[in-house]
Amino acid sequence: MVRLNSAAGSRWWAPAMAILAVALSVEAAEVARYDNYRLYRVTPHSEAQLRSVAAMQQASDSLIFLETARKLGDRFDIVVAPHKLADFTETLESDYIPHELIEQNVQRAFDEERVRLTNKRAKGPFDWNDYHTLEEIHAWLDQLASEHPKEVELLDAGRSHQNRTMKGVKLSYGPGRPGVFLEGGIHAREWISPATVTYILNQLLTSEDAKVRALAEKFDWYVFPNANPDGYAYTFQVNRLWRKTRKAYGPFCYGADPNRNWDFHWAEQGTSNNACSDTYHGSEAFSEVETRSLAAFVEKLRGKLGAYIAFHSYSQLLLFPYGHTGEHSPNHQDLNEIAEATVKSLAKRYGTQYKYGNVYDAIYPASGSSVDWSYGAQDVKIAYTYELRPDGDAWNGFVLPPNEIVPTGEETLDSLITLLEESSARGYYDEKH
Ligand code: 0X9
Ligand code: ZN
Repeated sequence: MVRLNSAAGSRWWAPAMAILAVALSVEAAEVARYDNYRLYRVTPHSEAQLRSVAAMQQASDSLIFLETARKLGDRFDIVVAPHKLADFTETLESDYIPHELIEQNVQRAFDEERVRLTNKRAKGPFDWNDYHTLEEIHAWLDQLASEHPKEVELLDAGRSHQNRTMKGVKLSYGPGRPGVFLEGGIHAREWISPATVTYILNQLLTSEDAKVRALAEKFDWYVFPNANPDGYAYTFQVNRLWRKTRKAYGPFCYGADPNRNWDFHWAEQGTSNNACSDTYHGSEAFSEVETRSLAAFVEKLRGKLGAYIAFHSYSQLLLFPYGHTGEHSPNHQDLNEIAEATVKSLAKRYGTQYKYGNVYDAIYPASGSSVDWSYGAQDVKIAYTYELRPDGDAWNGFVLPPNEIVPTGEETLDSLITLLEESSARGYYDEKH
């Protein structure tokens, strides 16, 4: 080592070190950090306060809303950038809006996760002990198709904005069975979603449990674990709290909310027309190639799909249409009763409590979601959105500990069996329906 300090020695390694230093600093500079960002829990106690906090959400992208209140008594969980802290607290205090500091430094939770994942990377076969990158999930889907060529067919719904594959699989044990569509990862930061969808897919293929086998073999499964591949990759590489797609809109703002971009009552309610917002609905319906491609794929299945189920996180909710209006859908009562049975069966294994309801009443107005489009534009009458673990009390719900992946998968599969059995019993997959 000492030898390298000599002039002769430094001749070869100095440039190499310089390149390495540049590479490292570029890498470091590219990762978004939330050092000294604080997490506040804000609980408005009047309609006026509710509106004033909701207005902050539209106005500033230095505030990241992890949870959005929909009625009095609900709360907002808001990550506040250090440079906005004084204005933020001053506004809350001058309006007497109750708020509580939950976490001093949001970055801490992300650091732990990043270190853990970096140490684990590319060791051993695919599993559900931790979260996986897009490449790992895609490689696993490829592997399933090559190991089970009779049952598993690779699906390619097109390319993302950054040219990643919209990869999925069809799992089928025979021709012409009613189709069930499972959509994961449309919101990038909700990592438990692809993890749960891949867990369910694996169980459908390999479980020896009689109920799971019966379920697997009764339907044709169309499974897309990562409906927003660019966003998902971005949460691993750059910004753990990214939600949207990655198309550039204007000089500083990227991405549309892919769950506000579908062509059914597009941009009517609970969306933003500010491209910096996390709920930006896009420049027009299906402005995002990801939603457009997935929709084209679903359209080709017209008449074959009996159910469309999307997986999000977090809050432990089971939701159904509509999101654009409080009016009830034609089969609201069935959807409500099926949801009741479904959350009951979900709670059996670990006691995990879910609430359920139509989107508009149970959470907030939200138009242009994939599930509403499937229901409203494609006539898929069994249409649900899961908001997976954790419950709303967790502040850093997108960073769900990896030892909860398997339990989440287990209870969600339990509940899916009930959801599909209940809807079956009501005749939803009969020929004439
Ligand atoms: O707002 C959303 O898109 C979903 N919640 S999340 O916190 N994961 O962003 C809920 C969407 C539910 N909408 C419909 N099923 N229509
Ligand atoms: Zn979501």
